[in-house]
Amino acid sequence: HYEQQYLDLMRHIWSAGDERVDRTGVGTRAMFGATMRFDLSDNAIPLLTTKRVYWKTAAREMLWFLTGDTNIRELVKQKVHIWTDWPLDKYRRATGEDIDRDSFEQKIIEDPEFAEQWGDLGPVYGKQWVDWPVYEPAGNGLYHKAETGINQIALLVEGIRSNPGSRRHIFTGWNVAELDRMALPPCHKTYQFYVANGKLSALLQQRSCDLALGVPFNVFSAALLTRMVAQQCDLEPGELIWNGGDVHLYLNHEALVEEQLARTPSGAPTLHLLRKPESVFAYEIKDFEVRDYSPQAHIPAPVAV
Ligand code: DHF
Ligand code: TMP
Repeated sequence: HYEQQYLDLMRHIWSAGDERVDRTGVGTRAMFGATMRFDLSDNAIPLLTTKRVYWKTAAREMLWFLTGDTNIRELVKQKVHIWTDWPLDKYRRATGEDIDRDSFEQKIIEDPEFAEQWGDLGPVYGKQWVDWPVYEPAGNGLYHKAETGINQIALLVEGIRSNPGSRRHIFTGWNVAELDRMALPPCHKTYQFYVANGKLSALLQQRSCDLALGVPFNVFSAALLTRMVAQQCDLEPGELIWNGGDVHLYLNHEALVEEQLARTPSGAPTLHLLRKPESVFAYEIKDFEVRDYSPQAHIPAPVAV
């Protein structure tokens, strides 16, 4: 079963990982460098079955990235809460106000100015993917910022269509000059694509991997994006290769790890794209359907901020 790789990695890290102090202060067990491979043919989709993964949340996040938006407002409006904790933490630190998460989200929705001031994550994924800043010479040895930046995703699709054999089908969120303005530097930082025998494969390089919480989302999202790009380029889906750098389990995920490792994967969900939109930017949540997904119960776990 495709999920065995994930469970094996989890078991290995939990039993033999390096204990490390991390930025959040929670502490982790970690290993450096790991790979998982997932077959995407016949609509196969790498969704975990040993716990329910809210794939629509992950899909909404991916669609949000593709719009270039970096403010959590549109996510929160769609009841996607996975990015709220970082702006919330910043707000609490800055104001000293002990506001709860629901009230904070309410203010983000109701007050556009509040959202603009407190809901932005900085120039994260979406911004870099579709509007990477460009600087043009302005004379006198000075440069000014061009009106529009580089749309890496549009170039990617064009590149795959026009020159499938290229070894340069890459996009990245890792804009070194802007890292210090991001709420978090990109975790899923580089995507590379490869075409052979009419099939499109993707390789995701993820520098920092919360194996219990983030990775199930990241793997699904990368597979979803691969399916979208493949459809746009009239290619069949090939494989998704997930490459993790610092792969870790937070020490406060012990109950999740023990519960999940006691379960056995079952079933083979499939992902169906119900329509072919006119571009990679025109997908909507209702275009995605997952079939035959009957996972075991969700396992809640705290997220380290
Ligand atoms: N920080 C950390 N420490 N781990 C992360 O995985 C992470 N991921 C980020 C931002 N910062 C992060 C963005 N992605 C959840 C999933 C993905 C995600 C952030 C959070 C999460 O909390 N998942 C829960 C609940 C999902 C829900 O309620 O919709 C889960 O059980 O999957
Ligand atoms: P870091 O910036 O100190 O590496 O912390 C980021 C944490 O968030 C780390 O635990 C990895 C995790 N993460 C994911 O696993 N996937 C994601 O998509 C994101 C945004 C974060």
